[in-house]
Amino acid sequence: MKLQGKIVEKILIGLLALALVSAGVLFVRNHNLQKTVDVNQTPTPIPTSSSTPTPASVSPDEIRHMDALVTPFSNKKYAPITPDNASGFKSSWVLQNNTGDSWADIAFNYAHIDVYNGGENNEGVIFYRDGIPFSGGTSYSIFFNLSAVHERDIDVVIVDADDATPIYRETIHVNGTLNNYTLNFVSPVTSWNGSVRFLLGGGQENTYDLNELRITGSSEIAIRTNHLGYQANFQKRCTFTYSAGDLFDVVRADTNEIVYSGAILNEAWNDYTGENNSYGDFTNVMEPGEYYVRAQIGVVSHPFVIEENPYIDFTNSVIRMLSLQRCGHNNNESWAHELAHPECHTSLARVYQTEVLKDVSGGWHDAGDYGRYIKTGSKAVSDLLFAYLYCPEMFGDDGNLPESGNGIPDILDEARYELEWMLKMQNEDGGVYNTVMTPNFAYDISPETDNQDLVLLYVETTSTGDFGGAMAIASIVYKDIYPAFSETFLNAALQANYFLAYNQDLIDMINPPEYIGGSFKDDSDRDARFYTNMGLYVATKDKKYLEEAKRQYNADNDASIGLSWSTNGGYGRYIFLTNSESSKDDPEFYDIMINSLKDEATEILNYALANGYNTGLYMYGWGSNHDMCVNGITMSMAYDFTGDTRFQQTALEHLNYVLGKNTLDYCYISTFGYASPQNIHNRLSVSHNVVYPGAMVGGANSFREDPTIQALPENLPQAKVYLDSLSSYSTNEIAINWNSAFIHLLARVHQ
Ligand code: 9MR
Ligand code: 9MR
Ligand code: ZN
Repeated sequence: MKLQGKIVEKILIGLLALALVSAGVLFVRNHNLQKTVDVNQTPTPIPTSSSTPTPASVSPDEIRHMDALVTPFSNKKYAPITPDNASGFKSSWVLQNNTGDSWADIAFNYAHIDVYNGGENNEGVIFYRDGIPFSGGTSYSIFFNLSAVHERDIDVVIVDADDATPIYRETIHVNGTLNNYTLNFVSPVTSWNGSVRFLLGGGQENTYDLNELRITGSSEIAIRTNHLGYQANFQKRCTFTYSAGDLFDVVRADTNEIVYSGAILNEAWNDYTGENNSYGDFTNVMEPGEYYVRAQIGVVSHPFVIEENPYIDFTNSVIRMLSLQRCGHNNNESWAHELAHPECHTSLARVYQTEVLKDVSGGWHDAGDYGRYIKTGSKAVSDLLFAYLYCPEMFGDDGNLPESGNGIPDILDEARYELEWMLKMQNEDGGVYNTVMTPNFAYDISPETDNQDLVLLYVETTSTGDFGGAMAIASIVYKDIYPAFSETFLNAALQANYFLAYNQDLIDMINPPEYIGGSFKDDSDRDARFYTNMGLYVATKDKKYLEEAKRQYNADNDASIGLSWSTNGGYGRYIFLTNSESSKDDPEFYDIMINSLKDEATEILNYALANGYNTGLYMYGWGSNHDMCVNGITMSMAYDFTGDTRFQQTALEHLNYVLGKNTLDYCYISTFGYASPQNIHNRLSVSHNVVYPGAMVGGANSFREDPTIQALPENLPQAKVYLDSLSSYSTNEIAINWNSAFIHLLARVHQ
């Protein structure tokens, strides 16, 4: 079928919506279904650029699985569509007058069309919607309610809008009653730009009402969800990767019953993903079960569960990742399974440029390499301790980890393993070495066969401060659990702080050229000094440490922010804010700290509200998944002191991102979800030829800091610059300080 004549797109819904917004509400005229849609907020403008949707590649097995799920629409009762927060929804219907003359009121899920003059033939007036995905050979159904004041026949045609290939044509009889129609067809072609067209031209003037239109049958997974599911009692959101209509349905996977319908909200172009994104909220679906989401025009999500706590087994696995990183430890098969190996790296390490030998065995291998670094170790331990402080009930003692069953939560056993190594990295004068490593990154061999000499590199104020902060927090957390250790940790923090007091200038080194290993160059130690002193203030109640922390803050306000290996003042700020004495000891500084946390969280929130994934990351660099987690943790921390639920809800969307609600439809934690990393940059897993379980990879890195990732096409949107490749260490490595951040966020959003 070919469209003839001059095309006049008289009404675009966007323009209409804008016009009606000025009147305050969109009032939908319909005898059966009168609805008032509140659109007090200006709708998101229609983006000028649009893209060809690029669905994530889906394996044939997956498609078959989905086909089985998508059976014809059952017109059962479902929750009424209440788009009371539907500001910003976008409909894409167009009324086209060729030879006729007509006008339409198009609103949420509804159109009322007055045809004044039908024109020469039935194509004189066409009401249509483009951009519908069809795949060749697939069965589709289109459902809608339609009435015409003057009884008549009308043609419904479906074409490929790109080249006008006919897909389907049916004549239906329409009268004054809003009848339900079902049309079934098999698409002969594959197209992302199918068009459904109601030919309303010809004949006398008429008035039509059309609503509740749905196209089902597509197995395209173009809706993003958390692959591991949703907690029954918390916010639940999905993200649409392109313009998917006005509404979506939540469908029970076993019965195909629609249990909820909601509005698709805030469609907007997203530079980070190169998609037209929008989101749907189905928080109200609380009944445990398996569901999937289907958009009005047919695309679907993976099936997912809603459960009270869908993450229990998974939590254990992400902690086990750290146990598997243990160095100098007999990682036996009973818990390490295929990644078991005997003790490694137990020889004495030589202090760089001296003949002094030290025992620094133990701790965790940092990442894909076998180096051990105080900066990442301190940061990782801090995450575990803060996770435990925030949500102790989430952590059990029965995870089949090395010390399970000893009466202490596994997470604290694991943190202690690293803390005991850290103690060995401290000198008598309190200073702490940054690194123990071998002259070169090992080949892809099992760690116990890496027999290179160990070297201890520089004592730094940065490393000493990072260490001091973690030790101070450890002294607080272990106080009742392991009193003797708690005291040891406190003394270590105090010693570190003496060293810092005697070394007021920044000491931070780059690795000597003859040592090729991890490098963690930091340009400020004020955050680390702030962290150590805030930790000591809370641990000892001695205000002199508070004064020193404030001195660091006054020299550089950035000293109080950050939850990473390079900036970690945010841990100090948070421990200060949670301490019951702080607001009495220094009300003014207490307010300053609350405001700084709030400002940081507000900035993230503003970014998050502007895109359909509701994530606040504005730059995807090395370890972007970690940065996502830190955004979430920061927002959740701000929620504690502001009560602003948007912070806590948006924290969750950052977790959802890591677990699959992202442009690549990818679960970034290995061995979980529908698609996850297989070819992780990690020497232990490569040498054992086993996919490392429960490990979060670094993720998209738009700076492309390894040769492999540079081979990806240019101009990829930032969030797509990721490759599941062994050699892409800048996107596909795993690290202790990344898993720890994930664990910390998981504890934060645990309901
Ligand atoms: O395997 C190393 C990884 O742990 C580091 O993150 C990365 C950057 O320091 O370097 C990796 O090692 C590569 C080295 O830098 C260049 N030659 C190839 C090494 C293995 O891929
Ligand atoms: O996590 C580190 C990241 O923030 C840096 O940008 C990057 C380059 O210096 O290094 C990362 O750390 C790697 C370290 O250098 C070597 N071991 C693996 C670490 C994770 O990739
Ligand atoms: Zn080792």
